[in-house]
Amino acid sequence: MLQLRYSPASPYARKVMVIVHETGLSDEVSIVTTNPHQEESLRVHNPLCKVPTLVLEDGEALFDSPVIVEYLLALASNTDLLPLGGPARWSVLRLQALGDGICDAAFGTRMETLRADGEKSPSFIARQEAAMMAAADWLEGQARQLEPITLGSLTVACGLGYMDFRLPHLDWRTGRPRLAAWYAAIETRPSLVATRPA
Ligand SMILES: N[C@@H](CCC(=O)N[C@@H](CS)C(=O)NCC(=O)O)C(=O)O
Repeated sequence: MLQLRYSPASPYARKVMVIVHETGLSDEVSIVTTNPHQEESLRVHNPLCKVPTLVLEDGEALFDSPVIVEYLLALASNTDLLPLGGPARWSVLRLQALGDGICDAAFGTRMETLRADGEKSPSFIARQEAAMMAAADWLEGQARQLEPITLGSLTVACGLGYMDFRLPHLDWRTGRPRLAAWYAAIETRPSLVATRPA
C-alpha cells in the first residue's frame, strides 16, 4: 500500500488527494496525517521534512507534489488530466506551476504573518500579495484555459481555495467575474468537496 504523509491544511497535499480521488486510487493510498513542523520522523523519508511525501511499497519516497501527482497519474494510466505530449501538456504543466505558485505565495504570507511583531517583513508580504493578485488577473484573462478539468485547473482550484482558507481578506473575486464563476462551479466537484481544507 502507498502511504501519503499528509496535512489537511496543506494545499499541495490537497492537490495530491484530489488526484487520488480523480483517478480512483483511494483504496491504494493510506493517509498518514503529519505535522511537518512537529514530526521529525518525516525527515527519514524527505530531507526537506515537507508534506506531501509519498512512501512507496519498497520504502522509497517521492516528493514534491508535482512528482507525486505524475507518479499517481502514470499508475492510473490517466492521460486526460495530464496529456503525455504536445502543446496541451505544457499548458497543463504551466497551469499547475501557476496554481502551485499561488500556494507558495499564500503559504509564505501565512508563515510570515505568524512571526512575532517586529520580525514580520511588510515588503515580503507585499511582494507575495502582488504575485497572488497578478496570478488571479492572468487567470481572469485566460479563463478558457481553465475549462477542461486537468491537473492544471485542479491545482489552480487548490490555490484559490487556500487563499480563501488563510487569506480571505485578499478578496480575489472582486473585479474577476470569469474566474469567480469558474471557481464557484469547480469547487462543487466531488474531489474538491472531499478535500476542503480544515
Ligand atoms: N513544493 C512543495 C511544497 C510543499 C510544502 O511547502 N509543504 C508545506 C506545508 S503546506 C510544508 O510541509 N512545510 C514545512 C516546512 O516548510 O518546513 C510541494 O509542491 O509539495
